Amino acid sequence: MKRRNFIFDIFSVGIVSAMSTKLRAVNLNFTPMVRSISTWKTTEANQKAGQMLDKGEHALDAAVAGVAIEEENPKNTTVGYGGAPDRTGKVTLDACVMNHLGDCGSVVAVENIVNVARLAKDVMEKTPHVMLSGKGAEEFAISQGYKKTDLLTDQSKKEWEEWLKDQDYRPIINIENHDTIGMLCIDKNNNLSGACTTSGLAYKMKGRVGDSPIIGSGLFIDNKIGGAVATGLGEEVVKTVGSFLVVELMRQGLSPQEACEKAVKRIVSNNSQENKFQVAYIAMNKKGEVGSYSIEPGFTYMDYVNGKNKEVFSKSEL
Ligand code: SD4
Repeated sequence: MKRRNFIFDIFSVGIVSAMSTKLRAVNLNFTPMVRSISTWKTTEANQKAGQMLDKGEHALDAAVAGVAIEEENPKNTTVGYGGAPDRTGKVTLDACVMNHLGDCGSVVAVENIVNVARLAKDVMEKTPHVMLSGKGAEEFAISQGYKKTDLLTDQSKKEWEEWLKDQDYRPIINIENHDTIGMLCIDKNNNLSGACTTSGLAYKMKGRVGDSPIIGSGLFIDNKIGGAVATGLGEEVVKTVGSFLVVELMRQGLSPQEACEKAVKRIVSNNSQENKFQVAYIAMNKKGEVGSYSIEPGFTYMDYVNGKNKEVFSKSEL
């Protein structure tokens, strides 16, 4: 080796090692970002999850505890206790969870159990399966110590009886501005997880299941890339495997915002304008950047970051 090259090599090794010492020093001071986002004006739920993340709790625990607030809220007529029933008067719930390892759990058409996102997590952690349905899911819940609860409140019974008079079935857009809750969390270990929980569409056919408990449709997480959740007319989300699509678009280099927009446009281009319905996505990538997009205006989501929880008005196609 020539003397000049040798000196150059020694010099560059010195710079590189000084730089990596500096980088290590920077990394030691690096406080990983935590963030929680959730569909609709689910303020308390998102606050709960965000505060848990601030305390260092894992993303999945935060998401499940966050969405439980809406599951227990009788005023939310599209989630958990107080959710609108199917057309036979039965409240049936759907939920799923997915964690940073790619593990997932799901329950569909469950009656008499309030915290179905937690139940989906139990399916993931305590059974050899991914999905349990109906009676089987309910019996599993009881075996795990869940309380049996009649999910039909006096108010939702009254509204259903009113609906029975003319039985006009059409998906309602932006119901009371709080709706199915899908939540995405990133924790201090830079791990992503999510949960999605719903009573589905009001006055659906008995046995109908939407997108919310379907991994890849209602929710998808890839810890290397990001996560997405959907809300709105489940049938349309399922047709394009919506949440998976959003994550795959982020894998191709799109930002969470661009990915949500492209996935919504895919649905819009498959449908005629007369066919009015809402679908919305929220997404978060591995850097904690977020995005959202909906077909109809009026969709909002909650964003907890740097200790602040705010409602964000989503951009929409129409
Ligand atoms: C469903 N996607 O069952 C759910 C309903 C929903 O906002 O999200 N409503 O189709």
